[in-house]
Amino acid sequence: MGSTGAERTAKCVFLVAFCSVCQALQGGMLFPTESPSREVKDTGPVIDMPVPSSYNDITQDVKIRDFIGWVWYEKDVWVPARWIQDRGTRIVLRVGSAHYYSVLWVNGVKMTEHVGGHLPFEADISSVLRQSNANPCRITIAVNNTLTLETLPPGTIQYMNDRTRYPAGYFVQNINFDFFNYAGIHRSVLLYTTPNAHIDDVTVETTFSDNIGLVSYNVSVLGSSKPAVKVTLSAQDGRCVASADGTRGVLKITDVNLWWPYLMHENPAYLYSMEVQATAEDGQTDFYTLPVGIRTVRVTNTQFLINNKPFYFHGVNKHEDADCLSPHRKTRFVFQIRGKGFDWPLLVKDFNLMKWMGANSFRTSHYPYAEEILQMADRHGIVIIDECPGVGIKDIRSFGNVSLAHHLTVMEELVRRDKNHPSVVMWSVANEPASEMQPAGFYFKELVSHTKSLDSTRPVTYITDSNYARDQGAPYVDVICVNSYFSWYHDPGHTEIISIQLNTQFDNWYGKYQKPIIQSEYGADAVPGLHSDPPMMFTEEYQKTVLQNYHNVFDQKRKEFVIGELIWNFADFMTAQTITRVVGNKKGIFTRQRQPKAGAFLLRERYWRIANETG
Ligand code: BDP
Repeated sequence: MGSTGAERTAKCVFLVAFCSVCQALQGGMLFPTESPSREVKDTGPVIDMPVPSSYNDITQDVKIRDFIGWVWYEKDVWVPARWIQDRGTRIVLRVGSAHYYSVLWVNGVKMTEHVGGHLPFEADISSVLRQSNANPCRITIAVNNTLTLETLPPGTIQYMNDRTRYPAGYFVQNINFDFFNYAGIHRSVLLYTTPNAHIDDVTVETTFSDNIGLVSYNVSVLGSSKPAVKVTLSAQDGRCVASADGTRGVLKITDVNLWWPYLMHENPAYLYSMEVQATAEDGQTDFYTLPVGIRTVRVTNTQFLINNKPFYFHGVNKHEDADCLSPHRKTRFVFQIRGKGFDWPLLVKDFNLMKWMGANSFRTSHYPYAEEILQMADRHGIVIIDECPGVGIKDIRSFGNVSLAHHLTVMEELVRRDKNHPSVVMWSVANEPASEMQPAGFYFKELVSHTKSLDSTRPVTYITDSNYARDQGAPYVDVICVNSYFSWYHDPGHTEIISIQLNTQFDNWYGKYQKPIIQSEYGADAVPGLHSDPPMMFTEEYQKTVLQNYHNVFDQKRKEFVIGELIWNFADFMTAQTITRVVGNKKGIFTRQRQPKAGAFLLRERYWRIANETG
C-alpha cells in the first residue's frame, strides 16, 4: 500500500472466525481444547501479501487458496509531514476494490466499512492522523469474502457437519456463477490529498449538433458554501476551446472532434481535457482535470447508434483473471499469480490482443473492472458494456427487498464511478438472473428505472438466458442481450442444429419485443492443443465449428435487428472445482496465458472483415 500506487506488500493474517470470550479472573481458564461441545479458533499465520492481488494463488497452501472468512491486511506507511502539518490539507485513503466486505482502520481508529467487492471506497483520514502520532501510520483493512443470499453476487454457506460422512466437518461457499471467487485487495490502495474545500464530483453529459459539440457539466464542491468555479475545455493541442463559470453550465465547442470507436473513424477516441478550478472563500483553489469524449448513444428498434451512426458490437466478454509474467521493480521478471489483482502488463497485452483481432467492444462480465481499464478504453476507442456484479441471482430469496436495495446502491456506486467514460455506452444490471421467476418483473422494473434515473444518457440492459416467453424483465430494457450455448450445453456434439435454433431464438425475441438484440455470449470449451477431425467437443476444431455456425446466422440477422456478437470468452479463466471444469473454463479463444487457439484466428478474420464492410 502506498501513496504512489506502486505495488507493495502488506502483512496479511487469516482468521477463520472471531472468538472473543472475556473470562473474569475468578474463572478456571482451562487450556482451550476441542471437544464435541467446544470449538477452538486460532489466528492464522502472518504472511507477506502483495497489494494489489488476490491472496488465493500466492502461497502453496490449499487452505489459503480456498479460504472463506476474514483476512487482515496491515501496513505501516510514512505520511509526508507537510500533509499533516498543513491544516488546509485533506488526506484521503482510497481502496480501489477489496472483495467482498471490508472494514478500514487507521492507527487503530475505525474509518469506514464497505459492502461489495468491485467498487472503490475511501475515507478522510486527516483528523485521525493529526490526533494520533501519525508516523508511521498504520493502515489495517479486514476483508471478508463470504457471500450470502443478499450479497452481489449472491452465495450460500453450506455446512458439511454430518460426522458420519465428514469426520472433520467442513463448510463450502456455494455460488451460482462460473468464475473463481478470488478475494483480497484487488486494486491499488492510495493515499492522496486535496485542499479542505475540494471538488467532490464532476458530471458531464455530451451531445452535438452539426459541428457544434455541447458539454453540460455539473460540479459539486464540499467544504465551501460559495465556491467560485471555473471550467476550461482544451483540445489535444492544448488550445482552450471553451470555458464557463459556475457549478453548472454548458460548454460549446465549434468544429468539434467527436469521440468515435476505433475502426469507425480515422481520428477515433478524441479526448478533450476539462480543467475544473474551485476557489473557496479563503482563496484556496482545488484543480481537477477530467478527460472528456464528446459523443452520443441512442437505440432504435433495430440499431445501436453512436454519433447517429449504426454501431455493430463485434467483441469479447472478459474476466479480470490471468496467470502471467509481469515485470517487477527489482527482479527482472517474476511469475505472478494475481488472480483478479490489477496488472498493468496484462491490461496492455489484452488491449493489444483485442486490437489484433479487430474487436471493437467488450462487456465487463460479470462485475465492474478497474478504472484504469476504462480509462484505457476511452483512450483507445474501445466500447464497453459496463456490468454490475449482479451475477448468479438464481434463488428466489435473492429477489427480496434487502437484495434489491443493495443492488440499487451498487448501481449508484457504479454510475457514480463510471458515468464520465465515453467508452461506456450501456449499463448491464445483471447476468443470467432467474428472470422467469415471478418477482423478477418488479425487481428489474425497479432496477432499470433507478439506473435510468441516475443516468438518462445511456441505455440499460441485463443479460438473459431465459426463455423469451417467460422472461419477466425484458419489457424494461433497451436492448435484449441473449446468451445461448447451442450444441454445447444443449444437443452436445450437434453443431448442425445451431442454425435453426439460433434463428428461432432471434425471431422469437424480436417478434415479442421489437428491440435490437446482442448475442451477449456463445462459445464452446477448447482445451488448447487438443485436436480432432471430424471435430469433437473440447477440441480446437469443435470450438471453431461452433463459432462458424453461429457466424452464419449472425451474418443474416445483422442485416435486420442483431446489433452485436460477443464471444464467450476472450481468454480461459479460473473457476471453482467442478466436474465440468478442467482447471477452469476453457471457452477462451486465447489461453489463460494469452496465446491464441484456432478460434482466435477465425474471429480475427471475421472481425476485420466486418470492420471493413461497416467502415
Ligand atoms: C454462461 C455464464 C458464464 C459462464 C458460461 C459457461 O454467463 O459466466 O462462464 O455460461 O458456462 O451461462 O461457460
